Amino acid sequence: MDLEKNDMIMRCEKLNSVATLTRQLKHCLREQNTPNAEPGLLHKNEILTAKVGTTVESVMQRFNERIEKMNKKPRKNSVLAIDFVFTASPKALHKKSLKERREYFIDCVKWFGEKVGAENILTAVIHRDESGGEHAHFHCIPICIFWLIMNTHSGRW
Ligand SMILES: [Mn+2]
Repeated sequence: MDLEKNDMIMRCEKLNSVATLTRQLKHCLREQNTPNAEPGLLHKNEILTAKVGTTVESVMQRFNERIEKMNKKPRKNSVLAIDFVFTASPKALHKKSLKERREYFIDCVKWFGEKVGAENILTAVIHRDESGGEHAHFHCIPICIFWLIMNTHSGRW
C-alpha cells in the first residue's frame, strides 16, 4: 500500500515486568474487557501471527522459551518486551480498501521482523474494533541486536 511517509505512525511502550506484558497481551488478544472497543466489531480483528499463538498462554509460553534459550536471566527491571503500535493517519487510512490496509500492516510486520528478528516477535494483531481507529500491535522481545540497530540509526528508523 502506498502511503506518504508523514502519514505513517509508530509508537512503542516498554514493558518491564511479566505482569505488564501479560496485561498488554490480554488487551491485545481481547482476553479482558476493553472499554473503548465495540464488541460487535470484535470479529474484524485479525491475528497476523496465528502460527505463533493466539492466546495469552501460548504467547507467554513462546516468551518463556525464548528467554530460556538466551542462557542468561534478564536483569531485574530490564525491559522484557516492547509493545509497538503501527498505524497511519485516519485521513490516509480512510482512502484505502480493507485489502490495502491489511497489506500495509503485513508490510509493517515484515519490515519489523527484519529489524528485530522474526524469532523475537510475540504477536502481530490488527485491532479494528477500537474507537481510536485501526492499528496493529506488535509485541517483541528486545534482544541486543535490536538495540544495536536502534543505536546505529541514532534512535531513528
Ligand atoms: Mn489496541
